[in-house]
Amino acid sequence: MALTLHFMNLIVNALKKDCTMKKTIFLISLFFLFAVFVGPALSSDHKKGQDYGGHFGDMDLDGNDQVSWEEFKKHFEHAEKDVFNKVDKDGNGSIDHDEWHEFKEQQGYGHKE
Ligand SMILES: [Ca+2]
Ligand SMILES: [Ca+2]
Repeated sequence: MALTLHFMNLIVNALKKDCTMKKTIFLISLFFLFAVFVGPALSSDHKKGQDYGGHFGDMDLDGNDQVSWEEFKKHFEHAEKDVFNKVDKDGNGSIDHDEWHEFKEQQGYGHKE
C-alpha cells in the first residue's frame, strides 16, 4: 500500500532528523491509527458496504426461478440498481440461477464456506 509506505517513510525521516521524541511518537500514533481505521476500509471498498452474498433460493421469494429487482431489493438492504443490472447479464430484468452464480464467482463468493 503506497500510503502505508508513505507513513513509514515519514517515521524513518523523523528518526533520522534531529527531531523531538514527541514528533516521532506522534507519527507512530498516526501510523497505527491509519493501519487500524483506514486500512480495513480501503481493503474492503470493492464491496461498498453491501455484501452481495447469499443463496439464490433465499432471494427468489415467489419461487419462479427468477430474481426480480423487487426481490433483490427486499433481500439486500442497500441494493444498487447498477449491481442488479450487472448481474442481469442478458438484461431481461431478472436474475436467473446462471447469472447469479456467475456473479458470485466473479465476486469471489464461490470459495466462501
Ligand atoms: Ca422470483
Ligand atoms: Ca437475466
